[in-house]
Amino acid sequence: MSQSSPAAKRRFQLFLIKPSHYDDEGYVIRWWRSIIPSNSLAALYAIAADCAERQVLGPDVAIDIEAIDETNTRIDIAAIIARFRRHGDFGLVALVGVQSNQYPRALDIARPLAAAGIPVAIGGFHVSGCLAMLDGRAVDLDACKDLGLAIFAGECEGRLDQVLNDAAYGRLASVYDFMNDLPGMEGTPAPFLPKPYVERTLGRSTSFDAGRGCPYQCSFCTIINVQGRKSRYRSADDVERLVRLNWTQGIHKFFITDDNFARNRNWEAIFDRLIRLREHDGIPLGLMIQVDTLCHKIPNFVKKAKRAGVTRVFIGLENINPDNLAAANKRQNKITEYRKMLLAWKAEGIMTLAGYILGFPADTPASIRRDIEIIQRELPLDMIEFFVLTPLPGSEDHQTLWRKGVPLEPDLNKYDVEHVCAAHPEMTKEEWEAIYQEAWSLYYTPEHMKTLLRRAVATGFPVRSLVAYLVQFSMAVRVENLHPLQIGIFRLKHPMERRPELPRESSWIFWPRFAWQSAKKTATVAHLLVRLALWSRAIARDPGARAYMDEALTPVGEDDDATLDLLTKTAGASAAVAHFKKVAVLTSVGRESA
Ligand code: B12
Ligand code: SF4
Repeated sequence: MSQSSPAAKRRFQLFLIKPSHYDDEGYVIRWWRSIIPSNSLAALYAIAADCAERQVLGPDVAIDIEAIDETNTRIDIAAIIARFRRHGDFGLVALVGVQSNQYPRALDIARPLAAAGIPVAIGGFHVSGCLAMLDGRAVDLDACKDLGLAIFAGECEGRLDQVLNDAAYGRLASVYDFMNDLPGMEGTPAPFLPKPYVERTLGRSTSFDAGRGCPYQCSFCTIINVQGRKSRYRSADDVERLVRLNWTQGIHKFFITDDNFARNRNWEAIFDRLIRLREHDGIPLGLMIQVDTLCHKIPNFVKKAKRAGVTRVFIGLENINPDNLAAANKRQNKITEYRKMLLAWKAEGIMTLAGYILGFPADTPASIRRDIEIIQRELPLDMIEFFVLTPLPGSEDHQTLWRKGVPLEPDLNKYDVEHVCAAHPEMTKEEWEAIYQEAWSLYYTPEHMKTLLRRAVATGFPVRSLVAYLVQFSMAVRVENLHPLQIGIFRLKHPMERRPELPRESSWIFWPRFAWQSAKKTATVAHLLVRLALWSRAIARDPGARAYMDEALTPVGEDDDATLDLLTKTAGASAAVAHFKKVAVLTSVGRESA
């Protein structure tokens, strides 16, 4: 895609590549259609397009930008090299938004390019997290230096001009480190991808980050060490501009990727503007946001979210055991507030999805089974996503273990929060892996899926939308052996895309097996779809469906702390309730004496 004057004398080739990673059999995870465009890729694309428009390489140089998301597009290394050759190797390959689990794949993509003398730079959470928390060489950063790749740590708003110029003049530095200088976001180019790229996904939605930074200090989190704890945000004008731009392409659904939009200090102005775009200008916005468990306490937050077009909300619930939450320094999560918060979203007919981490110190297979059962019965939660507690490079947990020299999983490809990468005090690696797999089938039983459908009908959430989520979340691990956040429509594979350390399989074995597996997966998914459709129809036809009530949907009551297993059975629950009551008494005494 050309971004500036076609009459320019030289054309700088800028390839933005978002690498995928390898599955357990060593094949690149790639789909016919991925679910949603990558926000990191869209962010880099918009910043690069702005550089092209401003002619940062001079008036005689055009910048041709090509964006490749490997989760939906096969990377043709030979074609990239040929294109560079046609342009006298004038350009840059940028490996974009590379996470730790994508780092080995990113290096495999870089290797032949670097060997062909093409300038390559790498950025994203792995290199930024490592430079923020470690010694500048761990974990495996030396590999970049050996290959001659430029490492970019930090955010590139306002800095890409420099990198492009350095590449154009053949003077790329080995490290660009902006970790101590996080840029403001107001007025900077907002994430955007042209329609042809969006069409390689389901094509109906895209994403943007309205802000970065989170004030909390969870010890497993990499985000605070990369993006900081201070809230930085886009202005309402920035958000309106990007919404309108996407609307010209027919896109009106957005995933706002802020890890905690409730702590974006500009949330209200942004919601107000989105409300105006929706209610006054008729843009049919549909939004998904990520929030914390105390968001319902912010005056107007939930109500304005509804009016702005929020239909789904992701909540970092993480665990229902207060001892575990304390161990991870996630003290802001109060189990006494979980039901209030979830019911507040339910009252607005908004779907709730919760992240739930398995493998905190007090977890055992038995306690996890019990906790899932409590969640199903007592929390009005729709979808749950399980993650394996992982010391991600860039987190405080990883830094502590690394400093102590504790042995950790050496293969970075496994740091995808689905694999066990460290030891646990109570579970063996095998037990931990097994309970992670089991957790999905424990939550998404046919019985519980029917309950979720009943709750949706009773609370006015569109059942069709819930059915799509139930298919994605209940089938991903069972059918694809992948987390629901990694899946797409129709898995594609190629024998050439296997990890170089593993043997190349014969086409005679590979393709028949691929065809058989694809047919089997399609049949399994179709079978579930039919069952869900039949259940939904039966529930919708039930005259009592709208009046359905169960323990989870029951409004929060005075005696919850005596009757709910959530507040009596988990370790630390009674202490948490006692603490909550003490604070309530003290604050009411304070109010009375004031
Ligand atoms: C949105 C998101 C998703 C979305 C992605 C879809 C979408 N629309 O983007 C979904 C929900 C699908 C998802 C899935 C996963 N995610 Co995610 N995700 C995020 C999240 C919340 C935001 C990413 C983002 O857009 N950031 C904003 C961009 C602009 O920041 P950035 O990528 O760092 O890029 C900036 C700089 O790094 C730099 N830069 C980046 N690349 C380059 C390259 C060059 C050359 C240069 C010069 C500069 C540069 O410039 C950019 C602009 O300033 C992050 C957390 C976070 N706050 O970033 C987690 C995060 C990236 N995800 C993470 C993980 C683990 C995953 C999964 C593996 C989980 C799973 N098992 O399913 C999958 C992998 C899917 C995939 N194929 O990528 C981890 C990665 C941890 C790590 N340290 O490696 C993070 C950090 C969250 C966490 N738990 O800590 N994710
Ligand atoms: S609330 Fe989320 S983003 Fe904030 S520190 Fe905790 S895990 Fe990180």
